[in-house]
Amino acid sequence: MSRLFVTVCVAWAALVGCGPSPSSRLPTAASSLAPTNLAASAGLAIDSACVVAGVELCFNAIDDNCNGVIDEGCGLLSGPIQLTVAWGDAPVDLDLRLTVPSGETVSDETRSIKGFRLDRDCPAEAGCGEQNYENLVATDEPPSGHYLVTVRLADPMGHISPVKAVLSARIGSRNYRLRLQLEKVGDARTFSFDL
Ligand SMILES: [Ca+2]
Ligand SMILES: [Ca+2]
Repeated sequence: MSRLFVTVCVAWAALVGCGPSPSSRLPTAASSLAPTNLAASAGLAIDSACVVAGVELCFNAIDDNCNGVIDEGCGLLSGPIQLTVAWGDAPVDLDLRLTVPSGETVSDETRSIKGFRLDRDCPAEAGCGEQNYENLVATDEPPSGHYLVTVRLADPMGHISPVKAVLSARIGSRNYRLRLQLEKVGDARTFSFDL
């Protein structure tokens, strides 16, 4: 992650506050979403506790200020569901994908389906600008059913040590955080829930 950008965000927050921008406020209806049957890959903890770490930092996929919104004020899209994965400064290609109740999957191959959108793909054609994160949102009220989130190491791009990533999932007003470690091409971890 660009230290310069984080520094700028912190400095900006000190001046004007880092509260939710209009586009990152939770829609009223979203707060009633109540996910059930939360599950993750073996050995992965689903952490729902939030410990205030200070002002919101950009692109770390952590709700640093515990206001319920991930990386607000950083230009990321938000919605009734927001999934964000960040992997620090490791120059690798991680893929975030979501399979929705209809069976369709949002990914770097199909970035937009009805009601869902991969807001940011990294590396995209233009690169990541040293901000290694992907962001995927529901753009409408999400349907009931089963949701499967997958984070996959698509290409280590020469990076040889394990890649540490944070996956945050905000579902309505609830936040969940998973800390992942991926080691080789094709390694994947999953998180699933029902609405
Ligand atoms: Ca926040
Ligand atoms: Ca953050």
